[in-house]
Amino acid sequence: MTHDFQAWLERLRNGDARTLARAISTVENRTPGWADLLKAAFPQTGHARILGLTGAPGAGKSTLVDQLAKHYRKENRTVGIIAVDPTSPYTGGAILGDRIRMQDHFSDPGIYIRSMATRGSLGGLARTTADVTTVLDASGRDLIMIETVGVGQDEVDIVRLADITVVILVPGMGDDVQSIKAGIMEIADIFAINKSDREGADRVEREIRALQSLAIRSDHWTPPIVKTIASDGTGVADLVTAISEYEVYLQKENLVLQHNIENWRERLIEMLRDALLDKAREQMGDGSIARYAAEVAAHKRDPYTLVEEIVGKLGNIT
Ligand SMILES: Nc1nc2c(ncn2[C@@H]2O[C@H](COP(=O)(O)OP(=O)(O)OP(=O)(O)O)[C@@H](O)[C@H]2O)c(=O)[nH]1
Ligand SMILES: [Mg+2]
Repeated sequence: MTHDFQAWLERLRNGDARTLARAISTVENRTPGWADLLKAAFPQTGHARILGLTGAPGAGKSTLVDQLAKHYRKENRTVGIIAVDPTSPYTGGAILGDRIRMQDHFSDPGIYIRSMATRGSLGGLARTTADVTTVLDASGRDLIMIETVGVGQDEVDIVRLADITVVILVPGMGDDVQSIKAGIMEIADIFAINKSDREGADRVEREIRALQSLAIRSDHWTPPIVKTIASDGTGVADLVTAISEYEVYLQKENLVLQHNIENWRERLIEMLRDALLDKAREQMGDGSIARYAAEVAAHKRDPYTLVEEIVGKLGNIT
């Protein structure tokens, strides 16, 4: 299958939603030609601001993303939303929920929502999300919001993509702040305490402040804490303000480029690892790994020499 990628990109740039959907599917499913599409798309990326929103299941991420999207649409900024749902890929309510949300915005081509229910996704969840972000960026979206459940390494990797990360907490989750502090505290540029209509929002705020006092960020930014009630829109304007203040800070301190360099460092290593592994597999042929494994297990071969040999041959087969 071949595509005229330049024609695709032209249509993408013009905001054609069907082309966007097809391009994203191509990348997500690793349909032949996906890499060429990304190569062609890359030069026209770098425009979008990427906002990551992460928090426990049911924290109100989607509701908050919706509110933010509405706000930014009023400012005439185009929005792309990626809802990453690694936990419930086949039957999860989130997918259905996002379909319903999609209908909400159906009449507005300025909002594009995509669910990525991709456990076991072909290119790895974080990488696929990054590639889908690239396509959305190339389509000229001003703002891309990535919604992800804040749990594992995958999510941290996904969040690293974002220029700005909002961590969403909710009252009444007991030791939640404590339990998530390790990974998530470090990545938060802004905290939103959603469901502030519930009891305990002040306590969550105090807990965050206490944790913040223990660790100063290397960029000296102190993440602001914003209370929101996403379901009725309370505090959304404050969140928007906090986001744009951090944006100003990023620009003033010239941190966007630095952040991008760090992100690409990780991504390039990952891409190289994947590509080299593919090449090694290609060179060894089907079933070789199993055969080698059997030989090593039976002590007929030592694995160290074996790997050296395989890697040594890679240079000869460009
Ligand atoms: N009381 C209250 N309910 C809220 C608030 N924000 C969201 N909700 C409700 O909480 C439920 C979950 O909201 P979602 O936006 O789907 O949460 P989510 O974090 O996207 O959930 P997952 O994607 O499944 O992890 C919905 O029933 C919302 O209406 C809030 O501020 N206060
Ligand atoms: Mg959601």
